[in-house]
Amino acid sequence: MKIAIVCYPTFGGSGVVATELGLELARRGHEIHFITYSQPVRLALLNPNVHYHEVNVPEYPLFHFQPYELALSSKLVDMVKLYKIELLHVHYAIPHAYAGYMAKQMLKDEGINLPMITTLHGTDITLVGNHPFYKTAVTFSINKSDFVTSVSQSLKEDTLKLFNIKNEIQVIPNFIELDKHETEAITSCRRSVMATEKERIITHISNFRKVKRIPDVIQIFYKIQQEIPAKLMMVGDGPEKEKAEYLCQELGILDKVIFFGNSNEIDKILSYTDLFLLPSETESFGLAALEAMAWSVPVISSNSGGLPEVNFDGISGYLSDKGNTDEMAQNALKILKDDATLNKFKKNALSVAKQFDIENILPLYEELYHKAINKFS
Ligand code: GMT
Repeated sequence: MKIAIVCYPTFGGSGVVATELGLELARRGHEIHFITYSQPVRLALLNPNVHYHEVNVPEYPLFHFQPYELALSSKLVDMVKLYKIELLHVHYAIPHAYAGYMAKQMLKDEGINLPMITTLHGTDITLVGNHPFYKTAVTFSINKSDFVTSVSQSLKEDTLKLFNIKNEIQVIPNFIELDKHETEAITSCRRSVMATEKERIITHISNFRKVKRIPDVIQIFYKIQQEIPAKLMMVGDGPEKEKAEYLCQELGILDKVIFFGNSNEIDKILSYTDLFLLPSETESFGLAALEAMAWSVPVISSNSGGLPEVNFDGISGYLSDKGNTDEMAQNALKILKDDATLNKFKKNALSVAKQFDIENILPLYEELYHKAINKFS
């Protein structure tokens, strides 16, 4: 199949899912065209089936806001015609589903029926899309998509609660590529550079937005390190990062916390991590937790949104009400208290992650793609 994928190229779950999906589809022989404003961070172009088309928005003094949707829909039409693309898969409703619908209409005018699948990722529904300024257009573009998927049952329910949706929503969970975890180059990296043998390594990875409750991450770690020797790896960047650095200084733990900023070495960091923290306000799924579990890392998370669909309480880690940092720290200590318990949780985390192996999830997308293409043939 010839498939166009539209996504956000920056660090963030929806872009990661879209990129990994496209790369795996390309490995399986499909022709994949990524269409976005810069090269997705995890996109390796060394595959003849992978194409990347950049959307440029020329600046003009009249524009207070650059019309990205306009440029995106134009580019979509041009690339669909040039490469005879059969299907459009947009990740994140805003503004991708909207621009995709415009492209569909323009192509229809020229006698081309382009099926469009929209995948909802979370903040496009729960945080941003729900804003009264966007809601009408978001509802419209979800309803005008040929097929809609959401990354968890919880997100599907939120979407149906918050919007007047007439379309079916199919749940296709996020996935992980488990094969790469056996690569020698990654597993052989040295833990000793980051911490001593006695210290437990605790990690948090996110885009440091308010929804991630970064101060809770610090508070949980603060309580843990009062009981056992530990180091905290903070990976990612965003508006809450600087405040977090000051909070660590205030609490006197700055020497035990490493702020990496955005990193392409996530796999390396996770490969020597003992425990992952994700105390978010909400997560439609929590891809970062799954990525950790795939490295046999148990997870302490909040119980909001789709997190209970990924992190199984008492098995792959523990879940608590958001903001309950005392309980989260106690649960962390329960896991970390001795090697036998930690190893049991590590084994469990990996076996839960295996349920989300790309081998199980990708066929669900392929089946949907066939259905979408057949709809118009
Ligand atoms: O979490 C973020 O702020 C990034 C956001 C995104 O759109 O990239 O992540 C969302 O999509 C991910 C991939 O489907 C999910 O795993 C995340 O849980 C979801 N984030 C939220 O719902 C807050």
